[in-house]
Amino acid sequence: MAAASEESVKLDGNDKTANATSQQTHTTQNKKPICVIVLGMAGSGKTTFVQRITAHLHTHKTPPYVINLDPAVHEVPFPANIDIRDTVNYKEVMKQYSLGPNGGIVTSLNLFATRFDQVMGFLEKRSQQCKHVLLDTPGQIEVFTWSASGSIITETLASSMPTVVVYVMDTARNVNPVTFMSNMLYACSILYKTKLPFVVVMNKTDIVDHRFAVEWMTDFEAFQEALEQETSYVSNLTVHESHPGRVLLQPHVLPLQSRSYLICVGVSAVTGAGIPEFFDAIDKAAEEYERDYKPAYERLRKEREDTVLAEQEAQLKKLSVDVGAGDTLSLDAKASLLSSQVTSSHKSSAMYLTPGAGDNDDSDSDTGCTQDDEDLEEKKEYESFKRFLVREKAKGKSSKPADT
Ligand SMILES: Nc1nc2c(ncn2[C@@H]2O[C@H](COP(=O)(O)OP(=O)(O)O)[C@@H](O)[C@H]2O)c(=O)[nH]1
Ligand SMILES: [Mg+2]
Repeated sequence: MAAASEESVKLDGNDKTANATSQQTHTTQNKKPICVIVLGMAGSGKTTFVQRITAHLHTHKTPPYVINLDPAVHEVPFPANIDIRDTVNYKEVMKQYSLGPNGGIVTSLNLFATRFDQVMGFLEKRSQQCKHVLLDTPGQIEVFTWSASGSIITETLASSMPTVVVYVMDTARNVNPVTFMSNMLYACSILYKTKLPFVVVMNKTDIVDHRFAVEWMTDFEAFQEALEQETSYVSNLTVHESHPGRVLLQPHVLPLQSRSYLICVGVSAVTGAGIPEFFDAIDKAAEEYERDYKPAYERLRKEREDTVLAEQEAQLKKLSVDVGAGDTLSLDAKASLLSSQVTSSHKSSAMYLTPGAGDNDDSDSDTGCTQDDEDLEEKKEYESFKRFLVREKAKGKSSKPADT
């Protein structure tokens, strides 16, 4: 497969693959592409899997739009339309901010998220030509799932197109019921966090058949039996009724046993086994999105748009007062003031971002939307942190030692 650097798109508007594949436009009857966010533990096979499904879609003459979000990957083995490495220099970020590898990845992703409005612009342009948008995420799962930028990217995508989370699991490394349950607990935490249709991909079936895992997910007794045979200390979970771990294993706590929540499919990213079944699962999940999730995301988008508008209005008012022109400023003048402010705020991060040569396209989409989203996210976090402090203060009045 072609190297990513050959055909990758920089965030400067030079969408090279758009020209390359536009001849292969297929009829999607105004249907939006399905966005597939691929998550999973490091080494579970996310990148290999994205490579496999990209190849499959190319063979079926429906090339996907592929985005690599892993800034630390050495080589991207699929033709990426957008590669985070073209935008953010991960090593430079580490150096400049004196960060370790994980901090470097998080910061790179944050910087990239500030430009995600441009990515959305590209996707909009290509939405009639692609049936699928695929996102490969950083090796360390928590970098994406528990970071503000991961949430921003996921929510932005989910509020504009059918979006499905694909959780890749290394089947061969989950034959131990305890490891399996930890992995599934993690999957469930993502399911609850993202509130999106969820497909569990049991990868590496060329090494181990995934049927045991499906059985554990659907038959609680079978899982318990396997757990009882475990000799490790965690098997005590089955003995002590009150142990919190045992409570978590109850089917009414975890949605593992309900097929309506989790769709499972066994695949081998190396041999290609199970890939057609995977696409069936994706279609089902996309229907689920339309039926159960879309209204909530549309509400979210509307709320965001209202908030952004209100904030822009407030900003305009403040600016008018600041320049001493009050209400006499024309709308055009106000708008130009606002855009110059937004541009300068972007410039502060340009040190690590590659703005690209042709800035014409850039200025069109530099509406500051993502910046606002980020501000909103920060505001939400700040509010919730304030509430947390109030709760802690109330709780700690009697018990907290006088340490201030
Ligand atoms: N046997 C086998 N190995 C796989 C499969 N998928 C991935 N791998 C291997 O697992 C390792 C990690 O894969 P990678 O795609 O880099 O994982 P990532 O960190 O989740 O992106 C690589 O050595 C792959 O060759 C599979 O289906 N079968
Ligand atoms: Mg990878």
